[in-house]
Amino acid sequence: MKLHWSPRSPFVRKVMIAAHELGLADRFDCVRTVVATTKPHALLMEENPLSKIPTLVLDDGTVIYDSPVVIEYLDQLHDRPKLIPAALPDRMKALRRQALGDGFLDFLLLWRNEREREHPSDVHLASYAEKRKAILLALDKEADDLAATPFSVGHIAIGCALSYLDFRFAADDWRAGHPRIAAWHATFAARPSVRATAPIDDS
Ligand SMILES: N[C@@H](CCC(=O)N[C@@H](CS)C(=O)NCC(=O)O)C(=O)O
Repeated sequence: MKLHWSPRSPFVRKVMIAAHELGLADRFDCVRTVVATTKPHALLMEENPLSKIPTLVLDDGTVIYDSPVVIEYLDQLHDRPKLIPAALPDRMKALRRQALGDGFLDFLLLWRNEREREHPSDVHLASYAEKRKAILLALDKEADDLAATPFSVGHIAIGCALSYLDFRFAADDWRAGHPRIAAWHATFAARPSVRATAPIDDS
């Protein structure tokens, strides 16, 4: 299967971490695909009109996106413990955590775009900063339970969002004042699947 891929994308990284966890990474033919919000990618849009990565194309031509859907597909292909628990309440907890990590990433990407504009909007920057603060506080409160819960899509999304702070917001010390989620993130970062997918700025 073909994966539209980039070593910079935290959403692609989610999929790659899942694939490594599940022993499926060697099933991907990773195709370097350069995307940008301001430059729709004509060829990619033939397969995914959103012009976003990750986009997975199966050998029969079936196209699957976005990252939660690709991971749900991968989770059907193996006999290991599932990344998406089958039963409530664990299922809802994992999916809610995935939504939190993905939502965090969504606005971190917007934040980065805003910072790079010639005239960044102060209102937007202030809003992103306030959300970041609230999310880190919420994650710090949840860290002990996160550590106690079997590894899931929620862990992947939250871990990728925190790692993206290190990658693109390195000047901000997100660990300060958030010792529990920082400790959890250290265990996340030590996983072989996470180490194998470290982001690379190849621009
Ligand atoms: N909800 C999507 C988000 C994917 C996403 O935003 N990917 C970025 C790269 S990290 C992208 O393709 N950006 C191109 C664009 O916004 O046009 C997912 O979970 O896969």
